[in-house]
Amino acid sequence: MRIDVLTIFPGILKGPLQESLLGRAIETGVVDVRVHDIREHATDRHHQVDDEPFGGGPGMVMKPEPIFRAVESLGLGRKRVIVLSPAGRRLDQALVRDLAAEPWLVLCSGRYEGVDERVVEGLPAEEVSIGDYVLAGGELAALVVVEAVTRLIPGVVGREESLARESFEEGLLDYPHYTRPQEFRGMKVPEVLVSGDHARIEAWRRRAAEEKTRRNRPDLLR
Ligand code: JEB
Repeated sequence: MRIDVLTIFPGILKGPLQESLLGRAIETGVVDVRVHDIREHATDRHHQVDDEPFGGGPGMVMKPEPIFRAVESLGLGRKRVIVLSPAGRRLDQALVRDLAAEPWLVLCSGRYEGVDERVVEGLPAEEVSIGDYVLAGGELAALVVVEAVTRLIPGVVGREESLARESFEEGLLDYPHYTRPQEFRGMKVPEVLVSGDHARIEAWRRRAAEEKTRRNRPDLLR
């Protein structure tokens, strides 16, 4: 799978992309993630990437031309282009799975008040939001998409079994996890988890997952 990220701040992405399992997967060629500086595709003397909004109002808007040129520089082939935006379709695990099945994603990260609407209309591109809060730009959102999508690609996450039963796959949050020591500062690991009785353990985890979901995310149960 190939993912191209367009940004005027490539440095925000470079570090995180080199770390952990994802960094290893990129190194070994399991996934191909490339970061591009939109400014390098501006053609005017000052490499201007933003301008004032038509109609007035505060802030600046990302100009369409450098973004179109950046996408066109990637070469031919069917690309699914995504613009990160607080006004986009909210990302969930179903959309993540859908994106993970694509051979080629292009993630466009804006700054300022966002990108000129003709990027969405003309490329064309889909707008995606990673959640209902406001970031200062799309770079961290693009990283979230890259990480959520790439961990579903075979060979990125070490133990594939750990992908199967996890939060959201059954519409429930994950059950609570414990490791050694069996008692930590007076807090004991639930006895059932050290009983060796796998039927009881499974039943306990199910109940605990439902309890956690009711407490933290009652909206998932409705
Ligand atoms: C993504 C972005 C900005 C209004 C106010 C501030 C480009 N879930 C999310 N929250 N915020 C963003 C996002 C996603 N995905 C996001 C791209 C840009 C915020 N801003 C700042 C834009 N409009 C600029």
